[in-house]
Order: sequence, then structure tokens, then C-alpha cells
Amino acid sequence: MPLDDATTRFLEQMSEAGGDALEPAMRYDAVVVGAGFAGMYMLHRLRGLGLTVRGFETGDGVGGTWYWNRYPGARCDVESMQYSYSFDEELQQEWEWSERYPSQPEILLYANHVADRFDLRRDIRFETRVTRAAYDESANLWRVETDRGDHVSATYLITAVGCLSAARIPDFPGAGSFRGPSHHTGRWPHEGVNFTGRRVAVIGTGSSGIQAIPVIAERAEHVTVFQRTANYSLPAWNRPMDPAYAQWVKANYAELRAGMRTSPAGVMGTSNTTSALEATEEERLREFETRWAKGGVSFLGAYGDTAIDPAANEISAEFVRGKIREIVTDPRVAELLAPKDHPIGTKRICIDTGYYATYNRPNVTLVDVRTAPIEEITPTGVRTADAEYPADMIVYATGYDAMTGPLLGIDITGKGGLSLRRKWAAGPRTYLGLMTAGFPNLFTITGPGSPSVLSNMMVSIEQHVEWIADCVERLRAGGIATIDADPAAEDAWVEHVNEVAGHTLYPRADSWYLGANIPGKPRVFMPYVGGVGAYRQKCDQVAADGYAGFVLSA
Ligand code: N01
Repeated sequence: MPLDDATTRFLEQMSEAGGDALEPAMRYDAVVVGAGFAGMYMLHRLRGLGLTVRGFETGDGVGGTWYWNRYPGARCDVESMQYSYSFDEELQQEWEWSERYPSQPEILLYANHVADRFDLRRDIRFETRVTRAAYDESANLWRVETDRGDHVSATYLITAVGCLSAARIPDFPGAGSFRGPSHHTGRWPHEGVNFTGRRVAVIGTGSSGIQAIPVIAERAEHVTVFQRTANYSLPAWNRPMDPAYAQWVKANYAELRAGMRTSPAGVMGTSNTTSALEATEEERLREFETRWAKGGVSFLGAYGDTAIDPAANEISAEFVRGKIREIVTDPRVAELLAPKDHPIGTKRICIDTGYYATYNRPNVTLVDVRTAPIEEITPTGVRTADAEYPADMIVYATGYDAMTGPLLGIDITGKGGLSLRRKWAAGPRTYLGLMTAGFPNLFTITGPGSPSVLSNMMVSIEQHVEWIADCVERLRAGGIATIDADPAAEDAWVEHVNEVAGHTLYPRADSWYLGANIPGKPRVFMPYVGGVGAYRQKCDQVAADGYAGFVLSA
């Protein structure tokens, strides 16, 4: 394929005077895009191998998701003791988490602690967005450009851009006319937001909305929640960290972490393999109540067929609906909150603190925008098909262009002028979620086709970073100039990812896993459902077999 004019000009400019037409040539072994947990660890590992690395980060600090998502109530749904790096023994022993589930401020403190401890910031250029990256075949270099005018070159380009970083606000007519402030949960102001005396409209009831609404309701004069799809949410029962538990985990980290790495979702805990349909009603009730009382995602592990059998799934779903009806005093509101249009777990399960009970407050109104959609944002509020709701402030908890959005936000061009946007026009295509054919030496940490968002991200990030670092080390030791995915292996992997997803109930929900939340986005199931443990085994086997399914060139 011939290079388009813009790419040709870009590559010509970059190769002049050894790599940079605008600034002195900047040549690195690797460029890492993003300084969240993936980017920070990648930088650390590559530096440890003796590579020169340049990190770029849009924010003015490290932390990625936890840098941006400063909305009230933001908290991880993976327990603190499990949501941390395992690669450094001293680090995992010295850090003290204060609560069962870590709050956003505490996770951000942790990210900054890691950056300090390993002196990472000196190699990261902050407040700088990578806008373009083109593979220069003649020099075997990635030419990278930023919005700050950087022009750098690197042998390896590694994206650590996160799966949920391209925040999305739907294109509501009149949004620009709104007189008050509007905030997306994923772009929350650093100085915080004062809700006192305000009438707040919250649009969206995914994980972000479900976490933010109870906290906003405690502070605002009135909260109007605009719900299009009711979501299943399980209680977090968050509490201060039990020091004895933390000590026990730390003493047993080696074994516990090993178990997480081979588990389905990268977390501790037991999932039953038995069928919900074979248990008696009494047994099921006992199991569900125990898991509900424990809190968190473990509820979904009550039975082995919840994710695959509609009848089994319905039993779990109905238990949760029953809880909603128990908690919410107004039966009409309870019915609106009880999800009925998708199986439980097929949209990302939410974990909350007091979400359903919030609707018992006199200052909270639930508006069903499934039956009467939002038609317009007016200067003074939100107008749906059947009423106008006054508001002084709008909180958009409307989600993300997930997984592909952050990658396609960069204009990436591979071999022969192949643009990633064009290649992925019908949906992402990768081999193992690590590379995409035609883009040599470009690695995508937690890319589409890997377990990523279906797992404890920390576990998946570490696995990818370590796999990539080992790969780079072996390429360099063996004098191999490039690695690229073999198109046939990629096709087979894409097929496998779809096939495994097709055996589950996941495709039955209009979720962001499928890109269904973005008008016009191809409906393709993006993460790999096969489980963290099995996936790791596959990746390790591929490496052990001399990178089977990849093309290596001297
Ligand atoms: O985004 P979402 P999120 N009109 O896409 C609604 C992770 N996360 O930021 O479902 C009206 O889930 C949309 O409605 P519908 C976690 O993986 C983790 O909440 O499309 N409504 C939905 O209700 C999570 O899954 C944590 O019908 C519109 C909401 O906006 C992911 O991030 C915390 C609309 C978007 O929900 C994303 O969560 C937070 C429209 N035009 C996030 N467009 C934890 O660790 C969209 N919506 C706990």
C-alpha cells in the first residue's frame, strides 16, 4: 500500500538530520505512551534492561485512570491488598492501605509513591499527548509526534493508554447552551466541586454514576438521576483495613499472588463450579446471602453457570432484584432500578456504597430516560421527551469509548502506510491483545483481545509488561530487529476471542465491552473472556515456542 502524502511528509521531516526537523534529534530505544500503572511499570522494566526510554503522559502527574477520575466516591472495586504491584517485595510490604477497597485519592498517593520510589518522573514528559506515530520501515524506527511539538524516534513503541481513558459525552443538542458547570466523571476538576445548595443532574448509571450519586446526594440540594439502563450493583461493605488481615496477606503474598495470576479474573477468592440449577432453593439462598454479606464481585462466583446459562443467570439476577425491592421504599422506583434487560454480569457489575438506599432520600429523583429519552440540554436544565428538569450543574457519568478509543485517538501508521484506524474500522484485530499485524515493534499493554477489563487490571498489566520486557530482551540478545504479529495467527486469535465470548451470555448486553455505547462503533466483543490464568499460559507458551504466531526479522 503506498504511503499517503501526509505520512510521507511526516516521515521525511522526521528522518531529516537523523530524526527530527523541528528539534534536535531525539532517539530512544523505546517510547511508552501513558503513565498510569501500565506505563510506569513498563518504563521501570525497560530501564532495568538498560534501554533508553521516553514516557509521554497527557496529565500533569502519574496515575492514569486514578489521576483523571477524581469524582466523589471514586473507589476501586478490587480490594486494596490485591490492587497493587507485586513486582517488588519491599514495595508490597511497605505500603499500607487504610481501607478494604482503596479510594481514588489513596490509589493516586500509591501511584505517586511508586513514581518517587523508582524515580520514574525524570523520563516522563507530562502534559504532553502523543498525537501521531508512524513506522519508518527504512530505518526500522517509530517516529512519534506530540501536541507539544516533540518529534522523537524509537525502536519500540509501547502503548499504555488505558482501556477507559477516552471519556465520552453524548452529543446532546443544546449541551453548549447550559449556563451552569458540566463535568464528566473521568475529567473531574482537580480542585473539586462544591454541590452545596445546587440542583445537580446526573446522567448515567454505570459504575461511575453509581459511586458518585450517593455522595453527591449527601451534599447537593437536589439530585436528578437520568437512567437509561438499570444496572446490577452489589454492596462493597467497605470498611477500615483490618491490620491483622493486611499482615496475613503480606506474610502470604507470594502464594496469594501466584494464585491470583492463575485465577480466572486475577483476584483472590473462591468461585464455585457447581450449577445454580442443581442447587436447592434453600442452598442457593444461603450461598447468595453469604456472598451478598461478604460484599464485592464475589457474588458472581456463587455458581459456575451464571455467565453461560440464562436460567442459572436469572436466579442470581432475581436475587439482586429482590434486594433492590427490599431496600428501595417506593415500589415504582424500585422497579425502575431493578435491571431486566440484560443478564447479570454481562455489563460490568457495579460495586456500591449505599446506592439503592439513596433513592429513599427526599432530595433524589430518578428519571427513566429509556421511555422518555433526553432530547435537549437547555440553558437551565435537561429536557426529556416528557418533561424539563431544572439543574444548576450537570454531571456526565456517560462512560468511555472503551479499549479502542484511546489507541485510535492517536494517528498510528504501520508498515506500508497502513493506518490503525483503517485496519480496525470493522473492530480491533490483535494477536493476544499484544500486537496487531503490520505494526512491527508496537506493543499494546492490555490491548483488545486480552483479558484486561475483565480482570484485576494490576495483574493483567504486570503480566503484559513482563511478557513485553522479556520479549524485548530476547530480541535484543538475539539480534532480531523486528517482531510483528503473523496475520494468520491474528485471524485465529480474533476468531478464538469471538468464539469464547459467544459461549457466554456477554454478547446479550449492549455494553461497552461490545462497543455498543458508541453510536456507529462496530459491535465486536473486545476483551478476552478465557480467563487470566489460561491466557497467561497461552502467552507463556507462545514465548517458550520462540514467539509462535509472530514474525521475527533480523
Ligand atoms: O461508564 P458506563 P462508567 N443518554 O459506560 C449512560 C470502570 N469503572 O464511567 O447503559 C442516557 O458503564 C449509560 O446508559 P446505557 C468499570 O469498568 C470502574 O460508569 O448505555 N444515558 C450508562 O448508564 C466501568 O464499567 C470503577 O443505556 C446515557 C452510563 O451513561 C467503566 O469504568 C468505577 C447516554 C455510562 O456507564 C465505565 O463506567 C468507575 C445517553 N445518550 C468506573 N449515553 C470501579 O472500580 C450513555 N448513557 C468501581
